[in-house]
Amino acid sequence: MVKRITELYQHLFILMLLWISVLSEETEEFCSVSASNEGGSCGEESKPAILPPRFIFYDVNPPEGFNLRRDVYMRMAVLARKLKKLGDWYLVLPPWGRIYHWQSADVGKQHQLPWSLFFDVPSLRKFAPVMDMNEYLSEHKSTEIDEVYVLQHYKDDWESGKWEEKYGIEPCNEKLPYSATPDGSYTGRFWGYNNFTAKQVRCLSFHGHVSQLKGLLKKTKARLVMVDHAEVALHDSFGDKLYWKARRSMRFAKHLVEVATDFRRNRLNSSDEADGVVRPTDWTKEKPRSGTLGGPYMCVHLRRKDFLWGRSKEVPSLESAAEQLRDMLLELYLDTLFVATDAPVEEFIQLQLLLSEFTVVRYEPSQEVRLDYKDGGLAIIEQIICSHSRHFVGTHESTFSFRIQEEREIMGFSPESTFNRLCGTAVKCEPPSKWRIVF
Ligand code: GFB
Repeated sequence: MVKRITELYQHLFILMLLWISVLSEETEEFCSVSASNEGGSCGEESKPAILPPRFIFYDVNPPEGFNLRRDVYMRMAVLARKLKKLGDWYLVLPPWGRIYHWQSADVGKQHQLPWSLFFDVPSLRKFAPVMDMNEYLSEHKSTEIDEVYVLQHYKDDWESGKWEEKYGIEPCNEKLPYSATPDGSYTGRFWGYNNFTAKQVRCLSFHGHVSQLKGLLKKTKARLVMVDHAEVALHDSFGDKLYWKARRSMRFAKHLVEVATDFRRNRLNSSDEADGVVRPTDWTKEKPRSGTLGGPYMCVHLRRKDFLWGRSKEVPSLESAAEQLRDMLLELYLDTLFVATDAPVEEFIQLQLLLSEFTVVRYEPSQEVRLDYKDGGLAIIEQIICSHSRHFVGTHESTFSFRIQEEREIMGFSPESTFNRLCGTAVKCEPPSKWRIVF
């Protein structure tokens, strides 16, 4: 009898271990410090003792737009994932705000917005240990950053003509947005929070991949470290498996997907089932795919505003854009065009008139949606609608268009239906580079 009970306990124990290992695979895709302490497969790095959590904050060059910032996030998320092997590091997501392109004055506050307004944060967390600033502040409180490193390019970056990974503390190339106070601490931009200070601010000349920062973080005992101008650090590897994992984890917030789904159903006769784009709710279960059909409409991302003067040769006049779009619609036997654009309404109406033989639609949000999701959320809704279209045409060198192309690549659209661009007025142009998933 005693033997049977012992056997039963042994079985229960084994079942419990199996269950824990299944759970940890489901909830934590990256390698955690606890896993490494337990002898888990965290690679060759030395196994640290359990220490209090440490945090990396970061910020990006203020003029950069939303979609370049998304790219910088991926670099930092890859770093955070790799840092988990060295200690209990967390990446604190910089609140969104004061972005030049967000100009609507009637949608309430457009700064210090959490990532959860735009992205599915639990989904991000399946790739790397990240948290929104408001989560950090409610759980950890401290607003005194130990060390701020302002990344800058080396003055002689390419003088030697050879690629060299390097970094080092150097005099600052430019005046910093941080100033020393009489008590020796620093105040500064800090995402618009006036209660943040830093004990130390230094300039770090930097050339190369983001993971070089591991060297720096290994040496310091600081618990709160900030990397400013994080865009200076490059992707560890552009387009490899880890890159696409990070990209897949950037699922949009469910409330934005719902709005886009309703619009597709009601205005574009499009649904995931009919369009062949049903995806697993968990990105870690998503497999590479191909042959996706998409909804019965074409989408153009028609970037205007600052591109009209900044890239005037590459951006067509409305007449030229209409001509190019007409040819494509006829060739594809499609009669509906969805237009994602930052153009003022008069320009959209002009395009509608120029293409009056087609149904030309744009997303027009209710005031409630505008207030809830702001300029950033509305742009994402348009990106989601474009990424589900049968055929996509973007704007040359717009990161807004690039992110749509990546989304379509993940969803398995053909490269011919994804990597297209409008040419400048009266010029022929090459299609954009095809950044494919190739493993
Ligand atoms: O995202 P983003 O960096 O793309 O900046 P680019 C463009 C911003 O303009 C978006 C708005 O984040 C949106 O807020 N926007 C652009 C749009 N296109 C659309 C659209 O189709 N629909 C909606 N709703 N909003 C970069 C700029 O722009 O280009 C840099 O970020 C610089 O500041 C550079 O100007 C040249 O890569 O297109």
